Amino acid sequence: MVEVVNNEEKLMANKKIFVGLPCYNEEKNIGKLLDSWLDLADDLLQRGYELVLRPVDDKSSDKTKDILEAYANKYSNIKPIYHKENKNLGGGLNSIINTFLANCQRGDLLAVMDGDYTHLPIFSLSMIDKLAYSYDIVIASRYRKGSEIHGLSKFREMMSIGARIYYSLVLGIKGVRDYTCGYRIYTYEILEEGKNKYKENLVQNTSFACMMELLYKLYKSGAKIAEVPFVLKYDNKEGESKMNVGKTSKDSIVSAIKLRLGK
Ligand SMILES: Nc1nc2c(ncn2[C@@H]2O[C@H](COP(=O)(O)OP(=O)(O)O)[C@@H](O)[C@H]2O)c(=O)[nH]1
Ligand SMILES: [Mg+2]
Repeated sequence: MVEVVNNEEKLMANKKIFVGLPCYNEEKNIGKLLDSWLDLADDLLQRGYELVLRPVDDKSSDKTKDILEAYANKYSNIKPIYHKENKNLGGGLNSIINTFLANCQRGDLLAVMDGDYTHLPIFSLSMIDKLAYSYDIVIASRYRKGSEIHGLSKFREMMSIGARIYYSLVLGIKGVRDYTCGYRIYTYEILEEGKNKYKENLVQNTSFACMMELLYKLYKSGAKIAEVPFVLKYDNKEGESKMNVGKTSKDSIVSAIKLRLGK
């Protein structure tokens, strides 16, 4: 009897892992990604975290919204956010952060990753384990021993390497090699700290440069940041990349300098 009670207690999570998934035209990918998070729910519970999935549909023109509605009807822990107009990735990230801060509390975690099924949920386990060493943010990094990249074009790989070199020179964040990968876990406490410092300006970039901006502003808010290796499964992706290469590059170069200069 005592055994059973202990087991139940172990499985009772009093903390949440809130998973924010930015989605724009991800009809071919989002179902597989949600299924794979649902498969991980027990492992997360073993670590003390109840899984809450918050995909954000950014006014997709395909069937993404219908798919999210069907999942939400079936699973009580999937609670999509629907934008009435397209707000780009920065808008999606803002919705995720604001919803997380409003609905969660200290001790809870926010995981954010692409909705294109190239970032696998399983890596969140090693990320959570790493956070336990008093980190505020853990990044799933393409540039650590054991990391692998599958299916990314040589051009995109070179772009990412260029971004890594440029950001390291301009921003030089301790512990960070991968500034652009969207797969990260943040503590509630560091996002609260960042929000207190920057208010509604925590994420101002609407383009893909928003990921780098958030990281730098949280670093300036005192974040201790670590990375773990992960396997980027770009070969899982169905459909085109939504990254506008020209705009992202221009925005990234200019915003990094402005951030560094404190503007
Ligand atoms: N909220 C929002 N998310 C977007 C938009 N465009 C792309 N995304 C999401 O941003 C993430 C990164 O885009 P993705 O196509 O995967 O870029 P890539 O992995 O760099 O090729 C994915 O989860 C997309 O669904 C947008 O306009 N709004
Ligand atoms: Mg992607």
